[in-house]
Amino acid sequence: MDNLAPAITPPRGLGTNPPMHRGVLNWVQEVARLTQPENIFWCDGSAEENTYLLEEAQRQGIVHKLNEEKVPGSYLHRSNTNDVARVEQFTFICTPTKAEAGPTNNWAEPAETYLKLNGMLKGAMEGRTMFVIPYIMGPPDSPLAKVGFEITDSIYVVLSMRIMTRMGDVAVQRLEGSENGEWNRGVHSLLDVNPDRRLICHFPQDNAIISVGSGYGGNVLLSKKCLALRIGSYLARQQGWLAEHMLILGVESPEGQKHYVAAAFPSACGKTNFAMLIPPERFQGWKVTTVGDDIAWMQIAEDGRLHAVNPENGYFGVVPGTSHKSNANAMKSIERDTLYTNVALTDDGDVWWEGKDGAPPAHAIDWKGADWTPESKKKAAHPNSRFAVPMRNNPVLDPEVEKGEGVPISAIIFGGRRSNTMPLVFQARDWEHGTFLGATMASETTAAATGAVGQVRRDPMAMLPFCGYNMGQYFRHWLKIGPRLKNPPLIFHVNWFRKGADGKFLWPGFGHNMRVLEWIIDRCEGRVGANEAPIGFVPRPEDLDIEGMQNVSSATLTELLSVKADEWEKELEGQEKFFKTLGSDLPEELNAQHDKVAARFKS
Ligand code: GTP
Ligand code: SPV
Ligand code: MN
Repeated sequence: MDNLAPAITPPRGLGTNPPMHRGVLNWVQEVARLTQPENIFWCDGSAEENTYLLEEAQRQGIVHKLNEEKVPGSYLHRSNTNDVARVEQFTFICTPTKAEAGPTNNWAEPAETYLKLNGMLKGAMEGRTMFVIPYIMGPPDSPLAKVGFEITDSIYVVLSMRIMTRMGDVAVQRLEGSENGEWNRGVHSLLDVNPDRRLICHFPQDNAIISVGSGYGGNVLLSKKCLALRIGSYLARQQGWLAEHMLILGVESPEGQKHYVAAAFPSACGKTNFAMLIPPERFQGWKVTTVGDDIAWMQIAEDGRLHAVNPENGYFGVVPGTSHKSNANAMKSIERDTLYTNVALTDDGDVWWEGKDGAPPAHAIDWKGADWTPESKKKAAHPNSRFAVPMRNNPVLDPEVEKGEGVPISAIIFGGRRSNTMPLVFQARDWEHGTFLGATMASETTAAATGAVGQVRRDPMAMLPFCGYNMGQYFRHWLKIGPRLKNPPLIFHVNWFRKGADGKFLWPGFGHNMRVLEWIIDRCEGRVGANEAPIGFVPRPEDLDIEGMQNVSSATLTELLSVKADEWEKELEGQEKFFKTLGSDLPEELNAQHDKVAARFKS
């Protein structure tokens, strides 16, 4: 599919209403002078607009309409084959000093970077339409909500932003009524979708983002990783709240007692799946509901607890592996109104991917647009193929998802993809130790970003690619939040991905993660035991309910919960090495936590 579209000529009345906001108007004019679009389309978020843009995107071959009977209201987009994931090596934090970005971020000097980007953007939209997208992140009446404007020359971005954010006039109204007048300016241009001219640059001081040369979600839906996390985390530190790469779920017991939990797992490590979990049969009467599947904005509320909102309005989820067996709620969500990217197209206009229920089709068009049969050695869907779907489609959407002050968080869970070392679950001693658990998180890399897959790397709080400032300072910010909470969440660490000697996962995961969640809730309620290990509180085998599990024997459970001194010796070395890279910005408390764990192993 050719993603570089010529200018569109909308019918009268569509795309012609600019917001009456001087700052926005001036900025748009400035970008238009630079990029020289044929025309400007002001998005209002209306259904008519969406219908028109979908037709136009089809006409230009940017999206393909799927079979209306099989997947109503749904479309397939293929991104450029060189452009299928986030590009961390081309992602920059442009703070005045390198120290502000810290050693874990790519840094570039702001003035020089603006100059360079302006050079690339000069005339970049000639003969094309420039879209201006107003949007809000967060429930509109939330004190945490943020307004952003994204300029883009990609219809796919407009269609996606309408799903992923609260887009259109609602954002303009919010900005007009806002006290501080704060808004994010995002500029995106596909250029020629050339990896050599691909840059995702953040200017936290200016609340600004410029992204060029890509058309892939995480690089171009500037609301998501760019605003909600990189710029968000920067603002959160200034303003005293937290912007985190976390899902938010509600869990209700058969007695009707409800808790909310937030969990940070790195990209493609199970957030969407956990957020939509369906409890196994044994857990009759338990209900899990989704507040968010990727990002949490959390503030200290009047009740002295940490409250979280999901800033997004939709899910941009990993497709491969999604099935009725692994995640029936996701399957129900994506059976209509879905914008698919880089999955396979069947001959009857349906979509297919590795891990979908049922037999593979005898023939399909793969994510690159080539013929595919089950005999093909290549994947039909890209491993990082995605769905974008409105959160309203989720059958287990939490009723409090629009609540402005957010939902009270009882537990925070950190977790990574680790073949060894990390037990299925354990609990931190307190907030400071929990911050240490988050700070030392590591995970095997996945297809969500370009680069090698399966390599263990430190990914503190799952924020390594998303923290908009110095990681050591970010830890300091975390350490300050805990003591300000009257009733801080308990902090846990999980690992669904531990493997046995045969190289297979020891834990079946997915719905069965409810068993771990139950232990976590019971810990919050103080009604279940644990063993005090050097690393924290680890459940004893009898503390976890494994009744009805076929593949988890008590020996397997013991293995899943084991804390092996030799593995931990290596782990502690890896943690120390990582901490050293952070230099003097690393809070002393975290070094002390590290030494305490090491000492506990020795005694
Ligand atoms: P991003 O959208 O990239 O942030 O990913 P995510 O954290 O939401 O991950 P997601 O839930 O989409 O899962 C990613 C991959 O992990 C999929 O291939 C899932 O099938 C797999 N996965 C999720 N949960 C589990 C689990 O409990 N066990 C195992 N073995 N795999 C899981
Ligand atoms: C992730 O990579 O963590 C995602 C997908 O959630 S993206 O929006 O591309 O960042
Ligand atoms: Mn993510």
